[in-house]
Amino acid sequence: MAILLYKHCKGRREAKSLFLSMKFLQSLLLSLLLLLGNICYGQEKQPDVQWFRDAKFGLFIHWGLYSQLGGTYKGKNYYGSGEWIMNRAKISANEYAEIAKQFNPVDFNAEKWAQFAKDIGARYVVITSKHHEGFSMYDSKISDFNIVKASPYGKDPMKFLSKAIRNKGLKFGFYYSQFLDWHEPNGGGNNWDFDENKKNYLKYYREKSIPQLKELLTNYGPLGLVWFDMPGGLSKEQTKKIIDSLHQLQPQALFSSRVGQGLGDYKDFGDSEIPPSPVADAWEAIYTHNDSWGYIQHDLNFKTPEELIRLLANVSSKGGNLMVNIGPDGKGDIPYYSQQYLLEVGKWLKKFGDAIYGTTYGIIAAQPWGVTTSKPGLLFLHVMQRPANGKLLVPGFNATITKVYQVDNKKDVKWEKSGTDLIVIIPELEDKRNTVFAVNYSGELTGQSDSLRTQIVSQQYNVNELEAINGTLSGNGKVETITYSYYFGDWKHTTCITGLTDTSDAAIFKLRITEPGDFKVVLEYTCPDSSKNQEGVVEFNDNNQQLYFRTLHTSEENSSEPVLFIKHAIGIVHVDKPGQYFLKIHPYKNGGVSLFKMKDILLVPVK
Ligand code: FHN
Repeated sequence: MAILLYKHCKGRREAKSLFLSMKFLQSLLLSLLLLLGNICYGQEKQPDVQWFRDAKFGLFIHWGLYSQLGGTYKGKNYYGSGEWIMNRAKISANEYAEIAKQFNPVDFNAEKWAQFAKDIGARYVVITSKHHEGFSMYDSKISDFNIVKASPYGKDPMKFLSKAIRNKGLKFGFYYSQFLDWHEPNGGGNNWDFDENKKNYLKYYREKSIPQLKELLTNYGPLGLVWFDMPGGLSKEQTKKIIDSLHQLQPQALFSSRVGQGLGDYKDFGDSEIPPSPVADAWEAIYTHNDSWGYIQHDLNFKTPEELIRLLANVSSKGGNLMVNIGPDGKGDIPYYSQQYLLEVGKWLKKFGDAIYGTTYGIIAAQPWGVTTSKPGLLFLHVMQRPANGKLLVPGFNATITKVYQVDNKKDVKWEKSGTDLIVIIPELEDKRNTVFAVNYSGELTGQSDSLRTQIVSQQYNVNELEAINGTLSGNGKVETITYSYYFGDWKHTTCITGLTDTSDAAIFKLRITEPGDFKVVLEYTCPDSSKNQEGVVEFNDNNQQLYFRTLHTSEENSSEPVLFIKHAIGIVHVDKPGQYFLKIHPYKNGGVSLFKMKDILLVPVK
């Protein structure tokens, strides 16, 4: 019955479509009785997603036996995601278990880690309690392959860390890989030691995965969330049952969508993936800091403070949270560049955090100068590229402005209004990575309402980018996100226009060009061998100007290889006067194959 009630209360959307049959009324009555008796979990207390929505910035920590190896096994360096080293080097479960004997993270200091999380401005921390390698980073009674029993360290770091993090006022959560377990004969994934045909996944769930999750939900105080990963081997019904039983232990803990089968309390996109346009439901983007989740001593490709600050603003402008990962080493030290660069994010958040925490997606879409985030009565302008003349155009501002100020120093900034154009006269940027201005307004701000969203194109910037997602498509044209990788597990995602095969298959961009002048037109695309040498046309302003091109071969599409994008300059268009323009791209002839997968069109002012 508990499951029945849970279903009715949780699946509000499903419930709407249910017709009020007698059966439904009966079960509703029963449910109410159960609710009164407080017999089952959470009907009166849906997990509260609001703290998560407001948090905006989280710290992810991948820490396990792989951290001890640091990407090197038997003298060979592995590139890509370090926590997969057991799989990539096909190390047997017995041999891998030996690594635990050297794992002694004596530098681990829960207080330091918690202070670090606080100082970088994270509002929640999620750490791996058991990754695919099968090693439990906490004191588990279910499996002896754990840090207390199998390593010389002999202590439970999670006891200390969970408390220290909460003491700083942050939410604490566990990552748990619920299906993959390369240590266990019945766990998913290890086919180099164990015969896949003899595996009993349900037994694995029953005997390790679920009991361990119960330990984590019982022994470490209130959890903000449980971050599941890589589901497998279970039906939707089975997954639901497990979720219900776990939720009973901590009704407030949020479960990530990687619990599988479309379930979970909030959505996680793919690794290193941001949706191309805003998403209203609670969601999270997850990024590595270098190119690996687990520590790799020879991976120093850390995202710079500028990249991190802009990534955070970009994710917030689409309504999501950013969780950035660090990979501490086998001694328990956080890599130097993660410390330095993430602390820079913390400093930036101290000044401009009002424009991130507690915000929702930007009501005004991305502009050549940057992105926006919103709060009731406030629109935040994240300026990452200053217009050369200092006049920042915010189109579609259809509410009454009270004042405009710079967020960190609260100094008023001059502004003018012309129709629904807001022009903010901005000073030199205090922080070139991102200086935020706030527009205080009354009334309702709805932004641009037209379906063909007009994009501002201006001579004031070094480049104007027309992203694929903003094209209006006709015929077989469609928008698709392609996935590829540089290193193993280092995923990249790019949204592209594809399907432009015949002359009637087109992508149209509606532009508002603010000054006269010339623009170089650059197509950024990937093109496999099968699509090379296709002819296409860019029509500018209703056929007045046409640029012809022939596609150039770049690379084949493969999710485990890099996909290469070329910036193909195809000509120059001239603009006599400011105004509304169309830019249309389509094949020159019928009967070919798709032109390419086009990421964007760049309009580069010719100066
Ligand atoms: O395979 C894992 C990977 O090691 C890492 O933990 C990431 C984090 O999102 N999740 C899986 C891949 O999606």
